[in-house]
Amino acid sequence: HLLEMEGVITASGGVKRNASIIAPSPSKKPYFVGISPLKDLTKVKTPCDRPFRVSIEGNIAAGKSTFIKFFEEKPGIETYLEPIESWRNVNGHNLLDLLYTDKDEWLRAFENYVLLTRLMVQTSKPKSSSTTVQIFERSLQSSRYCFLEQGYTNNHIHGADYAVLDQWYKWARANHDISLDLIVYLRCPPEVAYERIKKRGRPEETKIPLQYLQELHESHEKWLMSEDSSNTTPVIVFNVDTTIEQVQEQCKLNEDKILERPI
Ligand code: UDP
Ligand code: D5M
Ligand code: MG
Repeated sequence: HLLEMEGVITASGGVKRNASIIAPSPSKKPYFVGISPLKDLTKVKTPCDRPFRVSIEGNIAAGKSTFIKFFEEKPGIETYLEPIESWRNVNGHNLLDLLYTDKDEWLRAFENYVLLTRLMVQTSKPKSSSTTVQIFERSLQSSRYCFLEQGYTNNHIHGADYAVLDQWYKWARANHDISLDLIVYLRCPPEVAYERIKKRGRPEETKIPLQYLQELHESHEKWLMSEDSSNTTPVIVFNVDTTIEQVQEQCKLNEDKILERPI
């Protein structure tokens, strides 16, 4: 990873790139907007035959759907919320509820279905020829590297199921363009996510313990913020332990980066 970069690691652990140092510890600031130390936005290259693709990532109830709504109605932008209603009704079965009732029993079926529905969403052709940006709520990548990984690490899924799902993911990646151009990571302390889940009040999610959110937080951190991350897509990090207004303000300030075009 590091060898691919043009920068060097400074003694403090920051990355020096063209005389600018990107702080290595964004979490120490009350809220932070910046580029993950390992990622370099200048390397973004958008294939010319499709719009720029952005995925909004983060823990449950971090504020992804709220964030995506900032971009609705903007010209040239299409937004895609998670297909949660289809997970709640698979031929009459509420898979989301089954998942939280018994993860050991239902995680495999849930990950299978999420893989299918996300593949449909993430390979959507833009509805209009004037669309320049597609913004997704989560991705096949986070299903694989956060949720499936968390489930396997915490023994909710058998190694054989994990291997099958991994092969489906790799097949999808090899045979469809599921690539992302940018990830916006809404970084949220698990305790805040826990309170926001309660505030939102989805009936299925009343069973979610704080520990699950802590484990998911760790898997997001490993995927997007660690030096041995498997992710190769540029990341912008917003610490979202703030008010909605502050997040919106930071979003406005960084809109050119998120949409890869001048404001
Ligand atoms: N929310 C909040 N502050 C924020 C963003 C969201 O209090 O900065 C609330 C929002 O109103 C909702 C809950 O947190 O009640 C979860 O937000 P959302 O559905 O956007 O989260 P997601 O699960 O999509 O990340
Ligand atoms: O995510 C919607 C709900 O769906 C929330 O309860 C988490 C769950 N979810 C989303 N993707 C997955 C995967 N891949 N595995 C397990 N559970 C998942 P929200 O964050 O509320 O928008
Ligand atoms: Mg949401």
